[in-house]
Amino acid sequence: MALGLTSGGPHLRPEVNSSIIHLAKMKAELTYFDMSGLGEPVRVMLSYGNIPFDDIRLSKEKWADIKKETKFGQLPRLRIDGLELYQSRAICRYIATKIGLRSADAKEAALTDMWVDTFDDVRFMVVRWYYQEDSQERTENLENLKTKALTDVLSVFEKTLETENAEYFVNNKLSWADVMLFGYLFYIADLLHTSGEEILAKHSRLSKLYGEIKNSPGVQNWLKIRPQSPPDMRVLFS
Ligand SMILES: N[C@@H](CCC(=O)N[C@@H](CS)C(=O)NCC(=O)O)C(=O)O
Repeated sequence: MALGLTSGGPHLRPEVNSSIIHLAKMKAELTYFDMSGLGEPVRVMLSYGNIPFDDIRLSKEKWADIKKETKFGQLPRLRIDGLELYQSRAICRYIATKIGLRSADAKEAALTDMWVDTFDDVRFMVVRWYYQEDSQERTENLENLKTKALTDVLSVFEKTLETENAEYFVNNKLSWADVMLFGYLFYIADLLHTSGEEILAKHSRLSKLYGEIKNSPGVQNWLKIRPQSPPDMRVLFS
């Protein structure tokens, strides 16, 4: 409704009007690869918000066919409310706005974005390691990642919650940043062949927040049907 697209209007030809309404009423459609990846935070946000969606997972061959049709040559893509959206964080931000998890207050929204970008940096740190070619160095780097780099950054997050005596990252109110932390950790856990619980074992406030998002009805429903990622996701892009 907010875009003025879903309601159509008297200035539109009737056939255009009705096709736009049809698009707007369609179930959301997420297109990504057959793995968690950057599709996972989107799936988590949609599930948390109880927004039904078709989870379309492309094979490498199918992707080669449709890459050229996509706006920036990359996925995920979300079709929703008559929109075709790319860029995972922009997509999640839109869903968050729809489900009331993005503050209308500019300062609060900026702080939320800051946390989401920081969580994404952590995701990227793990992805950078993941896509290295197999080698002794990769094995050693994994050890460092698990015992030092990841622990250090999670300690900073935990400390923030502790210092503010908070359960949530921004003004102690649930926001999309909290849901995104869960979505990214889910992806990271897949990459490291472990679980979010294991990653957060030494961080009690983060663990509690993780558990709260995980136990929400929408995410629980998603977990029941969530397909496993392949053990080595690198094969999808090699
Ligand atoms: N900034 C983009 C990055 C998207 C991206 O890197 N997508 C990768 C998969 S995670 C992709 O489509 N790779 C296939 C290709 O580039 O052909 C986002 O957040 O959506």
